[in-house]
Amino acid sequence: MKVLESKFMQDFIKMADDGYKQGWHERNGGNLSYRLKKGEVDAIRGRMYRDTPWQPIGTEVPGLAGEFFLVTGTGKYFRNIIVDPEACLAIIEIDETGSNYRIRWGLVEGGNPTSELPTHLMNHEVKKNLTDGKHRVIYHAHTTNTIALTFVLPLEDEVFTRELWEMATECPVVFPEGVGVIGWMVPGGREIAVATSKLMEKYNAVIWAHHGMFCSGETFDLTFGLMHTIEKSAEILIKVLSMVPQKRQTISPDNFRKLEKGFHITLPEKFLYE
Ligand code: 2HA
Ligand code: ZN
Repeated sequence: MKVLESKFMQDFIKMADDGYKQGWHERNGGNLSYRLKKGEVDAIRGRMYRDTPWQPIGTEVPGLAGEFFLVTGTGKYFRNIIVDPEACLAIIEIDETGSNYRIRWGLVEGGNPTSELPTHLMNHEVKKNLTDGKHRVIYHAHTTNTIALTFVLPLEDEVFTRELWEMATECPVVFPEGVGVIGWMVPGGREIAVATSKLMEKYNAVIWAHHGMFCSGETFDLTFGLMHTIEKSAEILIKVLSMVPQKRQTISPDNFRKLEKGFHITLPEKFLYE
């Protein structure tokens, strides 16, 4: 089967383009990865490179040994993914130790997987484990309004979660577990990957101060939808914070408790302070 005709490839490209159209991917900003199903790998096996060299991931992900991922390339622009996917994307294989990868498809003009490969793979490892293999998508975008909030709100999970929940009644239903926040760190290495994947044990969304957001999900739609919901909520919060007078009424802790009953969700008590 032609790799570009695979459903997972077409869904990946559509999602990348949707993100670009939201304005979240200036220049080479952001990255996306998808863990292939066994049947998807088998269907394209005959069309993959052989004998490409193994290269270090820069961290260890033994829980992903032998897995295949479709990933964006480092330095590639989201704008160009739909135009030339074979130049912008790669399918990589993880070795049996979980320390090395090799390129099996794509990057036809050369290049390497995303600079955030350690964070993507460590997040995948955590989520594969915790969701019994259901989560397959990790997405990083430079979401404008969420980034802006990291300059004015305390960088605490409790504050971001509660403020975002209050801005739209759907929010606690879409992310009842809340969102994590980490302070500014150097992107692209193992250290930020460790910090992010630690928070992914509790949350499906992690905000990087002054940089962007990571989301995890089962499908492209659910992962994009989570990012979109959080970013929209951040946009509303910015509009509210920009107005005088400030909030006159809001969604109260008691209202959230009623949502718990109505929607059969559990909202951690730490986010429901008075
Ligand atoms: O440039 O977004 O975090 C890609 C990135 C790095
Ligand atoms: Zn980034």
